[in-house]
Amino acid sequence: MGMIFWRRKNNSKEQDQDARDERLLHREKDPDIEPSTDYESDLSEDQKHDLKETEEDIIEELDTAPVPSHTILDDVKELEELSDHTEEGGWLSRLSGGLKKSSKKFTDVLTKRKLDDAALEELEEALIMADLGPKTAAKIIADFSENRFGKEVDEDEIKIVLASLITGILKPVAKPLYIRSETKPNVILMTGVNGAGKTTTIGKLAARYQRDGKKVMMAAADTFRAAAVDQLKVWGERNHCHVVTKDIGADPASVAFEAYQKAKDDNVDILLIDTAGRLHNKKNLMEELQKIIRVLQKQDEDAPHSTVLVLDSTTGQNALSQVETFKELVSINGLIVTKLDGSAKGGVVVALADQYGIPIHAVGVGEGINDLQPFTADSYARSLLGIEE
Ligand SMILES: Nc1nc2c(ncn2[C@@H]2O[C@H](COP(=O)(O)OP(=O)(O)OP(=O)(O)O)[C@@H](O)[C@H]2O)c(=O)[nH]1
Ligand SMILES: [Mg+2]
Repeated sequence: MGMIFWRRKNNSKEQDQDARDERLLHREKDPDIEPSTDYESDLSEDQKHDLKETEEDIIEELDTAPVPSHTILDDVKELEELSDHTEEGGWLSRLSGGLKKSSKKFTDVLTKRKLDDAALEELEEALIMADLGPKTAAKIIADFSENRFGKEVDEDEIKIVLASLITGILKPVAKPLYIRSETKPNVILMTGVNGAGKTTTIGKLAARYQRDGKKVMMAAADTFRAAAVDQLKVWGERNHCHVVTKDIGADPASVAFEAYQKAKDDNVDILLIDTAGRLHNKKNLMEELQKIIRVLQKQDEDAPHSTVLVLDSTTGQNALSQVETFKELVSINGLIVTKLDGSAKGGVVVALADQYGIPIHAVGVGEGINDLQPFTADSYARSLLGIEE
């Protein structure tokens, strides 16, 4: 069965990439755990009847249609960004607090001087140190030096120009997670490596949507650790929303299937599905995510309506490798970047925007229920450069 997704690699470069992926997905000392792939054994007779298909059908179709063909980009409308400004001061200062560490690196180099090659090099180095990555840093510096090379510049001017260049990179990806009001349920699949912040982000998103008057349900499709299921249940209690769970070791696809049915029956607006980041290897993870998707698509061909990759900003440039890996596993519609409150690596968001152009829906700025904020290009860029509002 695995051969459908996992063809033998002849090429040593691909083998190296695979080895890196394995390390990314499966940290040392993690037990080798594999999901059950027999999800139908978990279903009741009625549910099997509803599903009206066999495992083989799903696998067969996977060969021709491995990932959903729609992307949320196709039908995202530009929603009003940050319509609720009440908490802006609060979160901005938290974000700036986290980003201060990187912005300090800018100000250290920025004293009034003539913009020559040495100054540009220092500036580029500062951008790289702030985790924008060499490619993105070089591009920004090239744009920056145009018209200004050889002229006297001061720190404020440099910061303001850099902020506007960075805003230009961030703006096209600053897009909220689009929820279709006519669709019930909107299914959001959360993916990401172990510890990225998937479960916490689900808890925060549930709170946000419920404040908007949406009915939310969660599904614990991370069935490997009892603690993972318990953690989601706690977020369910905090939000007073239902969490669909099954036994430890149950097939994650069967959790997704049952959750979808329950969400449909209960007229739920948004179903948030938590997945495991820790798996035996990339092949398992791909099969598991693909199967969850296939099972969901049996219910609604547009599901999951969004597949979100959660990235921990404190991992810096490693976040880029995580995007590379997950892009091969599933079709990623958007990113949520977490832990920007304590991070000196906020620049990685600019690198992500520049190199992938995948929508960035929100940023995590703490462990609390309200610590998820919409992503806004302008304020993020200004915070990154340490420009006071
Ligand atoms: N400071 C801070 N901590 C965060 C943020 N988001 C998540 N965390 C913390 O990061 C840790 C991991 O978060 P989880 O939500 O459990 O991550 P996960 O992706 O579900 O992890 P696995 O289930 O192990 O794959 C927890 O201690 C969270 O409280 C954030 O935005 N800021
Ligand atoms: Mg989790």
